[in-house]
Amino acid sequence: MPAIVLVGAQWGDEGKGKATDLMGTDVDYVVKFNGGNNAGHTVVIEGEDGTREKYALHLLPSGILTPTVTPVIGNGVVVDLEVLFQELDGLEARGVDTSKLVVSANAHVIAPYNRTLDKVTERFLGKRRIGTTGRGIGPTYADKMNRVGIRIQDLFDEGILRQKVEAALGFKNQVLVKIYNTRAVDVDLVVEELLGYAERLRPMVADTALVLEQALDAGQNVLLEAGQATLLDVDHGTYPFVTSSSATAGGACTGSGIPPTRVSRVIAILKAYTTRVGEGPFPTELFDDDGETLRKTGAEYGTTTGRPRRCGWMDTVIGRYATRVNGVTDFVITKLDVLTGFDKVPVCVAYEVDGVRHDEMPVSQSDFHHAKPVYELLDGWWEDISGCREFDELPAAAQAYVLRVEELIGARVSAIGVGPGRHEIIQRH
Ligand code: 2SA
Ligand code: GDP
Ligand code: MG
Repeated sequence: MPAIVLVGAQWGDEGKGKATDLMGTDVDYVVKFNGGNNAGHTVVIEGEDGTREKYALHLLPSGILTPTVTPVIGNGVVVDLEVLFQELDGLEARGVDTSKLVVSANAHVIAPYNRTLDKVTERFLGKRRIGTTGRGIGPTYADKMNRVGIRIQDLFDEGILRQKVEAALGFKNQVLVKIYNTRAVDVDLVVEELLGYAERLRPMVADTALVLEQALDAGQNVLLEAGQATLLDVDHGTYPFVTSSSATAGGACTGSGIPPTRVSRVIAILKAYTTRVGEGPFPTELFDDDGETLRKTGAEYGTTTGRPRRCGWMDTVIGRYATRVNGVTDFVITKLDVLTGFDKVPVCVAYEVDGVRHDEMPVSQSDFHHAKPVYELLDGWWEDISGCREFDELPAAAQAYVLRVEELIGARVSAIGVGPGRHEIIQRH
């Protein structure tokens, strides 16, 4: 049976959490394959009495809220163990069964010094900072690539763990003291802290690539849920203003151990407008009242850090790019309801750079920094669409908006979000 990949098409916060949750019992495993607790995936569950329960997931895959799903933290993830246990305890306290969680023995651990280094590096970058979440993500992936990372399996062998922490800190302590003028990190304290998590962690740890292979062989469905998004991917994003992991569909394979031949569908989540949190270029960014309206109506504040998100119109150059680099089979457009109430809704169809039109993402980042959006103005609508459950129930202008975007991004739109709740969705058949 197939594996399905779910990615963000823009700069994140498109509503991947809600889209994953929507798969519900159609999937047996939900795997997080990249990133760590920089992610913030929101799921809103409506009760029968009209109440709404909101869950913000960071390190755990959003599928954990479906009782029949086995949640998996894949090898491509970086794990802050303190956060992992806090998140598990928080969910358990709210009655969510977390006992099925499986964690890859090969996932890397966010050591405490990497949280420190993330913050210190941003401070020293000053105006050139990335605007990271400060969770230690970049330095942990740097250690992984530099082959001085600590993996989950190292926590079960004190001798190895100590050697690895010593190796990682040998150079880092020199940098911390001599360049950043801060205190050296004590090896014993780090080893002691990490060993403190080992006992509780042990029963969750497995060869997750093997677990997933066996599940697929047994005819079960596996969903690979990305953190961050296409333009934050370390290879395909707006480098250096990216996260440090592979957030595109290719990363789903390396970050889980599932081979590409097993993947039958790639769903990309595309917000009906665009947001970005952190620094970096953003051609359709709005600095006027419309931007403020999108932020307020869409509640565009970081799920992890609470930072206000930068807002702008839909950019279909990015949409087309996402289709291409992920091999998207279908899109879910989210937050269409947030666009209600504009006379005209601009859609970016191309860029202009120094008088030259670009229909595709410019090769050079400098060009992307200078790209001016070429807009097509579509008619707006004023009706409340949050109660629509069929495409035909949408106002004609909202239907035309979706159809035009679909045409421009070059892949089918299979569902449309009209509100944050689990049931506020239009499935297109
Ligand atoms: P990092 O911390 O090294 O991954 O930061 C590098 C860049 O990646 C961006 N990034 C994100 N962008 C959108 N959403 C993310 N998750 C949270 C959310 C963010 C928050 O769901 O709202 O709460 O602020 C996320 N995680 C990383 C980050 O802004 C940098 O641009
Ligand atoms: P993720 O990181 O991609 O999972 O997205 P976030 O959870 O960070 O941000 C998406 C936000 O939009 C959350 O607050 C969701 O509850 C909300 N959301 C998702 N889909 C819709 C939708 O169709 N309409 C509205 N109004 N909100 C939505
Ligand atoms: Mg988010």
